[in-house]
Amino acid sequence: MTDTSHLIQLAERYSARNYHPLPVVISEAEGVWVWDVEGKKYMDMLSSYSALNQGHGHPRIVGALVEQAKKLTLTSRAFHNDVFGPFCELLCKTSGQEQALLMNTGAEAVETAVKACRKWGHKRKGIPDGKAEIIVCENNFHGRTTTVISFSSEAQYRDGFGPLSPGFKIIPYDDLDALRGAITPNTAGFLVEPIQGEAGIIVPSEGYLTGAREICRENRVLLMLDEIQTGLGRTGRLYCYQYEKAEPDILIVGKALGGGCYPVSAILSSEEIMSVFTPGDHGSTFGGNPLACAVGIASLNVILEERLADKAAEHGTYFRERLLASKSRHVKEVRGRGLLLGVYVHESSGTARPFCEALMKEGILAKETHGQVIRFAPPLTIERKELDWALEKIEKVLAS
Ligand code: IF1
Repeated sequence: MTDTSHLIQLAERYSARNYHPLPVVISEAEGVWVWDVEGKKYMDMLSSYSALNQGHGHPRIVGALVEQAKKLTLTSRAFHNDVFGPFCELLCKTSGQEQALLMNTGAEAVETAVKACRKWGHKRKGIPDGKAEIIVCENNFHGRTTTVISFSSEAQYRDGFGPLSPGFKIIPYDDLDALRGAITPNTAGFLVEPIQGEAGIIVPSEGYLTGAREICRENRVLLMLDEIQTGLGRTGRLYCYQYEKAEPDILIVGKALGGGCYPVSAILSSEEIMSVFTPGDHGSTFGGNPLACAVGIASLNVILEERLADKAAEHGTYFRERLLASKSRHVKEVRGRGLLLGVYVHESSGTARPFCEALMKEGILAKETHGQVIRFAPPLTIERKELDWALEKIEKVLAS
């Protein structure tokens, strides 16, 4: 038995089967490359769903992690630590927001946004306690916790996990009239992804986010943008909303904030909104711990100093043009922004999964989403010659 099949068997025997991974067992990585246990090399074109924007094992980020690990790893928030303030300051200064609240995973940050929004609705807007409504979009993906799946429109994500949380209204994505029509005096917020990732890389019409910004302002509804996947350079801007005039009331970040080596998430907002939290209202043992803060500072600085957003924009345009130029009969559409790209496979060509399996044989790891879409999201540190190498293989698979 090979190491690969043995390790896969172990995983299947001893872990819950809540995933269906490609049959590759990775044991090492550097930059855009990963190696499996048999020494085969692959290009990572998923980047752990955009958590690895800075690439695998970035020396500055790993360096910060190791140095901090030797000094101080955890204090809990019962005491201050010396990296917390500097990280919050950097997060605020680079996002134009006033205050940060640090958590660990994306779903926790979304939960935190929901709590902030509801409490703001009650304390500041005067919505009766327990009556606050939050508007969300069809086909959203914001995480897996019980409250967050309560407003998923995907039956599988909810099935059997009830009772679910009330207080959410689902409207179509990219539809400003639906947003206007859904607002009531009890609406506290609108939670939306600037590009829907899980839904299949859905880019809304130009002006959608600006329009949503206006509507929210007119109705005193908080605009909450989930930039967990689209943020931190991925789409060609530091934050995807910067393509429009759509500064959110609450900005939600995660994934690449931890530079692919540690879970770090946050919500960023104004002092007016954050001040609904008073000591004891909310918290997390690990949120804002010294390791997370040191990694977060390094992760943000790498994105800024290596101009990864600009690189994503430039490489994304090239990637898209080459995909379109391939004129593959399987490709119905190429969508996305920057280095968050989805290739929509014609229904007549089957699903995207066999294409991902064929890409794997060629040395490229990509993952299908929503049946028909091959998602390409390499680390933003990818170089042109690496992209050319990948495109040759992708063109070959799409030409088959
Ligand atoms: C899985 C998808 C991507 C997210 C947005 C919050 C979260 C996510 C916009 C929660 C997480 C992940 C979770 C991961 C797969 C992945 C995913 F296909 F499921 F939708 F990226 F596209 N908001 N997305 O994309 O963050 O709690 O996971 O840190 O297997 O569930 P988390």
